[in-house]
Amino acid sequence: MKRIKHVTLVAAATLVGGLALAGPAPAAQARPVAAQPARHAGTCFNPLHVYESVNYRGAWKKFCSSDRYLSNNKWPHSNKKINDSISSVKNVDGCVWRVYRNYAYRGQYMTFYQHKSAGDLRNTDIGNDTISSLKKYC
Ligand SMILES: [Ca+2]
Ligand SMILES: [Ca+2]
Repeated sequence: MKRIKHVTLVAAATLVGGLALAGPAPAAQARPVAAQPARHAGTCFNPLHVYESVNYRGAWKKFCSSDRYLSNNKWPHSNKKINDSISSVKNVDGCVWRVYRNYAYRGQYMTFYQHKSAGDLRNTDIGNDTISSLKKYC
């Protein structure tokens, strides 16, 4: 790393005809790039909240990205599978989410536009305790 930086400095100095002022520029450029991964670590943009019971009750989980196979997802602090047990859904932010009755985004589906939710899936076409995959569209 140190060697590469040295080479860059020499190249920059050569470009501007060997002026001493060329030195600080590469270091200043490197700073924002290095800070970026830390700033975005652990963030979850536009998630979908799903609940085990109606009216946003019981166990719940936040999905940050699409999931094509809910069979290997479990409710937090529980041994119960999320597959075929979701009873209410909340799209809390600015992306569109689509939930499907079957794995791999197949079968009957229901679309949740930005900030839309359903407190009781028993009253919907997809039905209660049926969701097996969910897809995010941003
Ligand atoms: Ca349920
Ligand atoms: Ca299903």
